[in-house]
Amino acid sequence: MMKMTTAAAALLTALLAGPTLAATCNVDIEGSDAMQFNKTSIAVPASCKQFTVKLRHAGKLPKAAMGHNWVLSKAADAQAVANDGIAAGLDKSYVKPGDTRVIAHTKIIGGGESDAVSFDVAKLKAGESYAWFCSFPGHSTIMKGTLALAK
Ligand SMILES: [Cu+2]
Repeated sequence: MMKMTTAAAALLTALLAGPTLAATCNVDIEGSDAMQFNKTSIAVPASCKQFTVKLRHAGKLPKAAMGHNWVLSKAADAQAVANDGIAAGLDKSYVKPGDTRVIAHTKIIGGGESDAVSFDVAKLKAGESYAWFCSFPGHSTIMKGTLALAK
C-alpha cells in the first residue's frame, strides 16, 4: 500500500484545515486611481501578537496627485488625525510627526508602489471602535474603513 488511501488523504486535509491552523495576522489592501480602497473593514484576531497591513497602489497616478496611505486610530480621533495630517504635508506622508493618536500608518505611495506596517495587537482594546483611512487631502471621507479586535 504505497498509495495514500482516500481516508488518509481526507484526514490529512481535515488536519491542515482544522482549528490548529494559526490565525491570519495580516491583510492586503489596495488603493486605486479612482480613490477607493478594496476593503471597508478589518477584524484583527486577538490571538495575533502583531498584525501587518500591506498596502498596494493598484493605479498608475503619482503620489502627488493620487497618493494613498493607511492610517489607523481610534474612530473618535480619526477626523482630527486626518486634519492634522493634511497640515503636515506630503513629505510627512500626511501624518503629523509624533502623533500619539496614530496607532500605525504606512507612508504615502503612488501608482505601482507598496508599503507595509505592523503593529502590536496589544495596543487594541476589545470593544473599542477603530478607524483607518487615507490621509491624503480629500481622501479620508471616501477611503476609510473600520477595524476591531476579534475574539
Ligand atoms: Cu488616498
